[in-house]
Amino acid sequence: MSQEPMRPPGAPGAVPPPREQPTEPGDEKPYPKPDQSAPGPRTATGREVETQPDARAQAGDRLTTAQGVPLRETDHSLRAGERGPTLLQDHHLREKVMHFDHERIPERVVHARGAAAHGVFRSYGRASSFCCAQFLQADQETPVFVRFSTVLGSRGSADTVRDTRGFAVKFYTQEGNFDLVGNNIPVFFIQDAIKFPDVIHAGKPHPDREIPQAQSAHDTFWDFVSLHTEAQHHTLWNMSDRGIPRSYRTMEGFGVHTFRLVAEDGSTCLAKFHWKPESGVHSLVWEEAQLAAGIDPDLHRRDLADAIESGALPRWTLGVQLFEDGDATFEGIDLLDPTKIVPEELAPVQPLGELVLTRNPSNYFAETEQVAFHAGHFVRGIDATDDPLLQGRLFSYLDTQITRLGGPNFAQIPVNRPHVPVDDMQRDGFHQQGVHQGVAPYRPNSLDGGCPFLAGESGFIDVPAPVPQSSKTRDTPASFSDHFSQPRMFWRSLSPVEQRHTVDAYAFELSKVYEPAIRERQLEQLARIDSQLCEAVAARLGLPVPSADLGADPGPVESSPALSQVGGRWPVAGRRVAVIVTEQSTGVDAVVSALFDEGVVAAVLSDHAGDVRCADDTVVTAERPLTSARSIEFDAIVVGAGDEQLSGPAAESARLMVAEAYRHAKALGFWGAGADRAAEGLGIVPNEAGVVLGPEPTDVMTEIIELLGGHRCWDRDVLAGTPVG
Ligand code: HDE
Repeated sequence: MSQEPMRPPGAPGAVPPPREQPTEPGDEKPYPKPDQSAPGPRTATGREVETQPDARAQAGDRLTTAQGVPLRETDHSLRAGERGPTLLQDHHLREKVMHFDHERIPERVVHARGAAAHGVFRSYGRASSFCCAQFLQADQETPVFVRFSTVLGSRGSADTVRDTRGFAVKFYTQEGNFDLVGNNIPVFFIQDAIKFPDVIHAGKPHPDREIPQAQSAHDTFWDFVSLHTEAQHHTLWNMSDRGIPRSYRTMEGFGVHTFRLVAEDGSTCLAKFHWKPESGVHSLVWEEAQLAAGIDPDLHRRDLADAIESGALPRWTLGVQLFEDGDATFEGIDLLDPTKIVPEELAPVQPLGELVLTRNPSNYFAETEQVAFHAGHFVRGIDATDDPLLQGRLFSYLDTQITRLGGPNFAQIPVNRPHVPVDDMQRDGFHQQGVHQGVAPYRPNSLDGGCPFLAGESGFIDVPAPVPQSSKTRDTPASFSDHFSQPRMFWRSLSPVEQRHTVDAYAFELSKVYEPAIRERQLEQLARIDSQLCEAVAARLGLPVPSADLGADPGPVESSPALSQVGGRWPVAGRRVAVIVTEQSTGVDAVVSALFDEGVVAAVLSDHAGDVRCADDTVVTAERPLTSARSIEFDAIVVGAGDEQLSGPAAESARLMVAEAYRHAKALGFWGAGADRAAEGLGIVPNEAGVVLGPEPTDVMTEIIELLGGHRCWDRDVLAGTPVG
């Protein structure tokens, strides 16, 4: 009996001949299946918007309800008379308030506070011999979306808290989306994903009073890390300057785990990913970070958006350290242990391409909040290893989106959509956007002409990596048990000023711990890392140094110079300098031009905002009054001195600003006839490191820009605590 084939609804063209057997891929495509991606972007009124493809509402010429009904009124509810009760009949009121009531979605359980930007990744084309991923081949440019974050704080917490920072990059490649979901610290607190809820519960606010917010300086955090010695390495990085970055633009990023790369010929190698910021790795000083948390809790968010808007585009180089695939060890380091790094001196970072952030999101919620990263979003050529932390993450990220984004269709949200056709067999579910065609969302099928076909050789490669011959176990390998030699290496790689900051941080954090036993236990762990570090912190806490019979692990103690972040010179574009002027100043234009020429943002400040007529008869426009500016906004401060100095509230603000910048080792400049007197008037001793004085504005600015290139003037480290190192 012959049977008429069923025609897939909406399918173009003639009905194909019936197929009794499932079809195989081939040149002849019997029935092109209609595109099954989510519907194209439309405004609320159905028009396509070219520049912002996903813009919705506020674009049409008429206000409408969510159903597209034009409205003539939206400010007054429908009432029974001017002073009467509101009527339930007011469907617009009901819809408007209903939608508002549900505007909030659950924040991320970790990394809730973030900022993001769009950009592009340009491959140098040097990976083809070891990785076949399309976006790493020659002449490839790939759009990206990058989200930076803190870990512990809520969505409204401050940017500058001491914490790890997330560094998550979504590559919209031509072979689907690849997410590199990394951090600014190359190691993690735990070696096994099963402990993630524990370390996060310990770091989050105490469950009884819900304090402290976005802090590690409390009992439960230090209780956990002092008991889980594998957490000591990551904790030491957090206590170093890496825990308080100056800006997202000045952070390194790390994939943390070891990944497996596959070449076109099927050969494999292991790799660790690194992001190197082209403007250098810079940090805040702790006092500055604390001030910023109150004065400008959005410091990092603002800095990122302003830099992109001003054209000082943030840039990073993506690099890899490569290792032979095999037993996943390198020079005695277990590559599956995420609490270990491989020093760059042993395995150099090979550059693969450049990331440039070019565009701010146009809607925070739609993009930054709804972006869904997943450590398991791999593409052809990149695969997982057996790192037990990575393996657990492969489960967690999909799972969390179901709660956070309300169902399994989050890949259809505009920011998450791949930039290639999606031809999957996923159907239905909450918030389904696709109007899928066809009747056979299964394989094999004959009804939809066998579509979609399998990709064959061009599909994702599951590396047939050998599985260890073993019994099921909850044990960890012996190679995971050395928890101290790498923190020791990190500590010994820091410069004296970085070591001092680290001691200060431990002293600050542990002095906030109420339970004496926890302070003492953490000191014991420090003793196992380095005796000088332990002694310096113990002295600050007024506690005895733990006895030496702690069985310190032997291990390599060499230092890795690449781990220190001071001592170099970096581009100054995108830095911010306060230019303080009075009516007595001269040469302000020359100062502003000198900064502008280097891409530095100059903020002119005076005793009032608006026009200031200077002594050389030029008129400059002050952006703000001094009374509403603070040092933490700026990387350097320069003052246009005249015969008379500032007085009143503006003078007090200038004095505070200059004093803070002095304490925080920032460059200070004074130009003009009365430069010496101006400096002294603001409490600064001339001839100190990082203080530049002179009559000529251009000479002073040349030196200031030179100092900015070194980031801070550590020769004038007035906050230095107990000397160590
Ligand atoms: Fe995450 N992590 N994580 N993490 N992680 C999340 O996913 C998790 C880990 C990282 O900007 C969550 O969508 C587990 C390491 C970043 O949206 C969640 C484990 C590294 C972001 C989650 C880890 C990271 C997250 C929360 C241990 C560095 C923010 C919301 C096995 C390599 C991404 C979400 C963004 C976010 C789970 C460990 C980086 C719950 C279970 C190691 C940058 O799925």
